[in-house]
Amino acid sequence: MLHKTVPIAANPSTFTLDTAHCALLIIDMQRDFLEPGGFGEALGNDVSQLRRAIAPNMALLAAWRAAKLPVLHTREGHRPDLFDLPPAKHRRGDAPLKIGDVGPMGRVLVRGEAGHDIIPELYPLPGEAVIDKPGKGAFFATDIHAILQNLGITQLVVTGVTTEVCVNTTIREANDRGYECLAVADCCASYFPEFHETGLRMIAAQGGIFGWVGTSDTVIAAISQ
Ligand code: C5J
Repeated sequence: MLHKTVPIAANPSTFTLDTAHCALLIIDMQRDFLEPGGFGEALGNDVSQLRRAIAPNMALLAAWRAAKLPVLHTREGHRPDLFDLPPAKHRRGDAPLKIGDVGPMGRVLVRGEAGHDIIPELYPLPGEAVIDKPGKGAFFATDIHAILQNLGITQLVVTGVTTEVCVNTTIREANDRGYECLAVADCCASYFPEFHETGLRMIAAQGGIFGWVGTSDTVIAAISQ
């Protein structure tokens, strides 16, 4: 596409998308979080709460790809030897399946296992960066900052799961590193609807303390012009 700046209606104010310097960042749309039998369900969660974000993400991703703008995907997970798994993270929670245990989709949240991979509906294409992250934020112990700097990216349009955990943490980390972040509300989801709403409100509060919040229809319209 021809590079341009496009105003997008957002909270708390218009987000001016600069198509020469923006990327779509899709957080942790992994089978372990979104599919029955995965880690999310083992923790007692209703995965249908997350699955509502799949169709909006598919539409946004298709428009983003058609506009030939950069896409990055993240996956939360650990080395097969679990050397990058903090014992405190391993102990956390009361799940019948813990990180590294064998579940219906292989070892839970372990790289290379079926459950760790991205859902088929949003599967990365060649040329789209996949960032494997051991933590909640995409900037901790990964090369994403270097990749974004090398691509000249200063703005992130952020989607994925869960709104209040990995999406929120990543937006905070990105904001501290100088990126302008637009969270796409209907493309994010939480197992807890109230945390989804509050997670989005936290981003846009106080004049946009961490970023902006918009919706997929306005982003799609902006990049499809
Ligand atoms: C969680 C995530 N909730 N992707 N991970 O453990 O938000």
